[in-house]
Amino acid sequence: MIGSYCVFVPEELILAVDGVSVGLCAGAEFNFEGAETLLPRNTCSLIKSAFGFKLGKVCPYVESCDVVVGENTCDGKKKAYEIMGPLLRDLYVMDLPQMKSGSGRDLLKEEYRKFIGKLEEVTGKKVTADGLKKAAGIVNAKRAAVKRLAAIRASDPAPISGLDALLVNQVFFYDDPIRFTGAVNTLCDQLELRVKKKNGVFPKGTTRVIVSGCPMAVPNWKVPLLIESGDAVIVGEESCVGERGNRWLTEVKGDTVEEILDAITDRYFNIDCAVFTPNPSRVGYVKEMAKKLHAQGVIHYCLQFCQPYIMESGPVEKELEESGIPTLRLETDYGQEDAGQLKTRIEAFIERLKQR
Ligand code: BJ8
Repeated sequence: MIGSYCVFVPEELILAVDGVSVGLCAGAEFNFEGAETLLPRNTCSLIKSAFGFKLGKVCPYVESCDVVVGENTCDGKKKAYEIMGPLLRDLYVMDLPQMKSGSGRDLLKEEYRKFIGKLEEVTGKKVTADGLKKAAGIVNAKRAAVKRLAAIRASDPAPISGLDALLVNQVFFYDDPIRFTGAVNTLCDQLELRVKKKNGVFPKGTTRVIVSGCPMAVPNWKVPLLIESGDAVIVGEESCVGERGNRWLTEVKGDTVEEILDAITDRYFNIDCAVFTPNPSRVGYVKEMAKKLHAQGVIHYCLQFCQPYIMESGPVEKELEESGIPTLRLETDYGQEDAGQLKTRIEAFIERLKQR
């Protein structure tokens, strides 16, 4: 059982040794006092929550993992893994590039090759081309199912709430992949029937927004709940728990481990996380999403102390506004203290969208 905190850790490689992949990101303000005995107070909630869960031993997934993969993305996670290592059975650190250059891609492929070595050592199984192909097929089917769900959300009236769709995207990280794919496709069949009958969970013409920014791990539903209990519906998430994590499939070509590893590397190297510099494709895709999902505005969501996404939010807002897409920037944490203030700002933004 292999746990991870980032969508750069390829599930395909884990499945190729018959492993189980689980996403460990935590979304609750649990045991932050405990976490703050090891971490600075001004650490993002996602990291603090992971520590709170681990120290309190409340997450069965972390407790069951044979290996936890820590990846060198933001400085917060990178340094936190140094502190987390001694608390875990086996922490494996994966280096990641910071630039979309040729050498960046080479580094990623090399890191994936080393990760295969680690998986083989832990499981005693060999990664083969057939095993990799089969694994890529399973993961592609899973991603295709959530992409299908994402596309259905372009309909007006919205056939599913943003909150329910977010839950699907969160469960993506720890359900059995084949069972999950079947369940999401069944859900999509039902939603397509709703669309045909013009039934929705919000009235036709409800203000439509996209949420973009930091990932929202289960049970972090604070901002979506505030948006949808106002007078708007979320029609898409530009997030790693959402389209940033799922929009690319692995295009398997070739019959050797090397060729398939290339295809997997190419797929993951597309991910436009704010830890990359520069990172222009991200805002481009937010614009594309707004167009195809008929969204009137974007709510940019950052966790406090998340430097990569907070830094990127200014230029993202500027470019979206200049393209005619109103944008609201929010910075928050897992606490409920700012819920009233957020609600007021979100309501004012929705009013702005309605008046256009
Ligand atoms: S690919 S977004 S899953 S790194 S919120 S811990 S960035 S300080 S989560 Fe992420 Fe991978 Fe990128 Fe996606 Fe740091 Fe920010 Fe905290 Fe974050």
